[in-house]
Amino acid sequence: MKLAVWDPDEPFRRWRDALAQHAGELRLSVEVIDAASEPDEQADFALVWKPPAQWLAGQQGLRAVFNLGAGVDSLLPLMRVHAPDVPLLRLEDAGMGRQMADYVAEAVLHAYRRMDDYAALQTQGTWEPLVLAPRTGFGIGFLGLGHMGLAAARRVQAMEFPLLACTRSGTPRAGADFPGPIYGIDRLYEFLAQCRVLVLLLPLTPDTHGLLDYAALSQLPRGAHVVNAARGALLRSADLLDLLDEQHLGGATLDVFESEPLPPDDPLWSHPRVRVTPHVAAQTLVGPAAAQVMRKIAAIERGESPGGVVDPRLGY
Ligand code: NDP
Ligand code: OXD
Repeated sequence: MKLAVWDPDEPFRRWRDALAQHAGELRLSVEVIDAASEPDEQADFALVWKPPAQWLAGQQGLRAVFNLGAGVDSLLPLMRVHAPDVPLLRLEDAGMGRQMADYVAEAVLHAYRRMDDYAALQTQGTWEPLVLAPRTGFGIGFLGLGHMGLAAARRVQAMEFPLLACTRSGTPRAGADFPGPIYGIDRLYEFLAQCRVLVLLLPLTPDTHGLLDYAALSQLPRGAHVVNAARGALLRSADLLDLLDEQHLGGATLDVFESEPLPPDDPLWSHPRVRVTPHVAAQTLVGPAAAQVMRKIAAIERGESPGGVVDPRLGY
């Protein structure tokens, strides 16, 4: 079978070698095509990150497309037009959960230990110990509790903070334990009112675009910290900046932006209470991702349906 890889962020040979290694373990015979340099070659399966529409449109025999990341918000619209009947699968953790847990844990401690306040005091040369909030009342709220949210929540649980979550369905993923209340999205404001740190780990879909606007962010308790490691367009950044300047919000840790790279003149860059990282909270790891994709291809070959198939109606 032929596997085409389109990934502008990794040298093709890394994918080719990792896929061949895992195919061997599964006794599958594969030929791996560099889709960027052989755009007319037809493949059975495609492994892609932000492929051009034209290339996808030219593929006539695809049995499945694997998104080389968790979020399918940029690929799904292309699939709808150019490959509407081909199943789309996303990565399920594949080594990203641990990275996301690191990212969120750092932000939670940064907020809890009032590091932005100390940074402000340092600019004035002021030596002033600040009061620490009781940990038991410092709720960490996860908006989105899928593979990424659960991995991060488990880490924060080990740090002994109280947890709460809000998801579309109001239930945990099958088989997942969560040690706090889980609200359905219809109770978003009630959830937000209890989050001293709000962690966004939900997909960007038509339902979630701009979900965190002024009205929603105002529900957070005074001094709350916002962590966005999901997608920039979930959050209206002008509203976030207004609430920071009004001192309703205490700070933000942002990994994702509506426009990436974040434009040089964006006010988020220079706001003293905003920390910016360049979409690195959890990066695709070639080895674990190749292993997962090959296991799923083997399942498809056996006539089984693997996990991680995107529901085009829900958009994730
Ligand atoms: P999952 O599909 O495993 O989980 C998605 C979660 O979001 C589920 O809990 C789901 O609810 C919830 N959700 C979906 N729609 C809504 C809604 N309308 N309102 C409230 N909750 C909703 O995704 P992952 O955990 O794997 O990834 C989440 C997102 O994180 C990705 O889509 C991607 O955008 C982002 N990401 C960012 C990375 C980075 O480096 N910055 C790296 C990896 C991912 P339910 O359980 O009811 O279905
Ligand atoms: C992803 C990402 O969706 O890295 O995997 O943003």
